[in-house]
Amino acid sequence: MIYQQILEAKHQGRRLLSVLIDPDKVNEKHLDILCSNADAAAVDFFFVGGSLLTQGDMARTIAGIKKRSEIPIVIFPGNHQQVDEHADAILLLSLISGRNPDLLIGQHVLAAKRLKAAEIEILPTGYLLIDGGNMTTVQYVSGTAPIPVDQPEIAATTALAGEQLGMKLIFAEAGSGAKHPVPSGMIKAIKREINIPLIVGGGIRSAEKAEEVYSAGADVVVVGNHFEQHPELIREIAATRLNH
Ligand code: 1GP
Repeated sequence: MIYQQILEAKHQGRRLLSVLIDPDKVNEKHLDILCSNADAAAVDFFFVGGSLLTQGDMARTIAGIKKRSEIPIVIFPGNHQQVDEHADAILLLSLISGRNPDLLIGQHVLAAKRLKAAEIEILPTGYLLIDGGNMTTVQYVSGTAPIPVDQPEIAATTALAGEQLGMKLIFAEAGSGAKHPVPSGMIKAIKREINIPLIVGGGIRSAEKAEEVYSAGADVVVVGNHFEQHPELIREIAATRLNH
């Protein structure tokens, strides 16, 4: 079970890395390169999904990854249509930093029956959108205001409320392609309030940044864009898991 794996890693102080694959941005050739580099670096998970899928196909992308790699696949859905029973698990996201009811319960109702039939592991996740210095797709599509970077207490209290609501994970997200990743001070503030594992992503483009985010307290780091452009650098960021 994926959740058990995350909990154990957290308890043992083992850092985890996830490669985000956006079905809109990859073809078979990209998958070859991404999967072989991810395998060589022993990456922990693939997250698959996107806030806005235009031409991309979840089922084809997931099947393509499975053909090439045994790394577990976790759906990171932009909406209720991105459920696929061939994945290992799904982050059932509630955008708790926002006040858009569709992303707090609407999409979940639409997905519920399909999720039940899919029999994949469900990971209820409190999703916090943090200002990354630019308007990202997730911010625009969700129609929600991100938490300002100078308000770590809002982020921490929101994450705490998510944990109290029974969520199993918190995901602090600066948005794909964010100018700045979630700041260390905010990660530390969230970490002080919660006991459940913390995922951090958005705008991480170097091993130094990954190191900063891990040492601030992220249990799982997610990188998308940077690996799409430089899949050969997966190994370098993956190595930061062993730094401490
Ligand atoms: C986005 O956190 C992920 O949801 C990854 O962001 O593409 O900027 O790495 P990047």
